Amino acid sequence: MTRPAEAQAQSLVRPARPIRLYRHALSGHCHRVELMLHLLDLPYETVDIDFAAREHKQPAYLAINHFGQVPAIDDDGVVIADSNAILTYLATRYDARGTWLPRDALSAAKVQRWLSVAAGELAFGPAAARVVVLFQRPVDATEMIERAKTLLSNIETYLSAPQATAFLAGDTPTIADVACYAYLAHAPEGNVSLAPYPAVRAWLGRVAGLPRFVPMASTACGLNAA
Ligand SMILES: N[C@@H](CCC(=O)N[C@@H](CS)C(=O)NCC(=O)O)C(=O)O
Repeated sequence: MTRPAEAQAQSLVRPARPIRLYRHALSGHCHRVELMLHLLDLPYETVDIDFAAREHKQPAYLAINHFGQVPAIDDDGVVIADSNAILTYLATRYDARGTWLPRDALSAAKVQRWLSVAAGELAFGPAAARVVVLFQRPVDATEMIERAKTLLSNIETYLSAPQATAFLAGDTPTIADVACYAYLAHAPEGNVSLAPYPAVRAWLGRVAGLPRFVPMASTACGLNAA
């Protein structure tokens, strides 16, 4: 049960108006942000960026994110691009209890470690392999799939160690879990099976079981096409 003081603290940190999210519905980077908005129960509105029309490379969108990528948010005039930067902002700004991005040095470092994984091994492994299949890119995905398998195997070892915690950076969920969820859950769309990784699948299940969880849209491609 929420104590009155806690409820009051939470009510102090609400956006003045819905946060605008610039996104693409099949982007795991965008799903991170959308999931966080839901988990924090924040009001938001979406603006779908038309990749086919290269809307993300037109001056209007480049004024929002000069990298020409989604996601970006506009929170009452505060414009932020980059999914992990946005997660950091939302948790710091709107999570009154500070559990999604703990402030103490060790916990913060543990979270950052996984944000780095999300921007590194995850982006160049399962996320890249999925893009090749999803958008029918004429490139050889072998290396990406190998990177994905190495990453999954490392996470499997980490999550099945005797001292393993329920979530990536501790016993409670943090933005580390939010950042890593979508591209691991959707790895089969890039021809990467999750079957050999029971601890990873159990962790994905714990994230999907969080109150207010929302999934990313699934596509019938890769291993899902069968
Ligand atoms: N570091 C960025 C990467 C975002 C990213 O790669 N977005 C993709 C969609 S999933 C994109 O906009 N790609 C278009 C492009 O790079 O031109 C983040 O974390 O937000």
